Amino acid sequence: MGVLFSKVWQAFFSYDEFKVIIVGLNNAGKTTTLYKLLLNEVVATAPTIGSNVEEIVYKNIKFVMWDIGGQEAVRSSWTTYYVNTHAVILVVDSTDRKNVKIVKEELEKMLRHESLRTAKILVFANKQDLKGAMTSAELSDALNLHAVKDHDWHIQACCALTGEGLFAGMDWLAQQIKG
Ligand SMILES: Nc1nc2c(ncn2[C@@H]2O[C@H](COP(=O)(O)OP(=O)(O)OP(=O)(O)O)[C@@H](O)[C@H]2O)c(=O)[nH]1
Ligand SMILES: [Mg+2]
Repeated sequence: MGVLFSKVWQAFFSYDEFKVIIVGLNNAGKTTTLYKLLLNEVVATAPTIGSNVEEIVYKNIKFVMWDIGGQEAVRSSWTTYYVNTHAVILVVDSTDRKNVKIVKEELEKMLRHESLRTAKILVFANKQDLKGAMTSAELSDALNLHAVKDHDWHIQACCALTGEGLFAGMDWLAQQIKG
């Protein structure tokens, strides 16, 4: 009886668990994105040293989300988070045209990394509320996303302050994970 009960409990109340890493340059809005998804609140952020980790259950999937600091000095530590990663969320400040080449290079490095070989890639074209923001089409050109053939990827325009677009991105991720 105890075993049966625990199996029923598991079937109804356990979730598939997926590891997501949130990366991007400093000031892109990664921490803001994480806490907007988790709490539906804009939290006061400071540059992330190390990482924040939170669990978000969405569409019966438990996403274990690692928000990693994006400052140049800590970017080399991103690789230590890659093992067992199911999906990468790349958050981009869409107004930051001068650093988009660096984002492209960081993305290329990730795509080549063995531990991310099967990872899904979701790009958030963030800060759409600001004047001069690149559209998702402009950003996908700048990042040359259409040349990415060996990973499933998706780009979503968003604003982490209002939350607009964030769950549309999560819908894509949930769909990919459920296959
Ligand atoms: N206007 C606007 N500002 C945003 C948006 N998302 C984040 N910000 C602001 O951008 C700044 C940086 O946000 P963070 O979330 O701390 O950035 P981060 O990517 O975590 O930065 P690091 O931890 O240094 O790598 C903060 O002042 C946020 O309020 C957005 O969609 N629109
Ligand atoms: Mg941060």
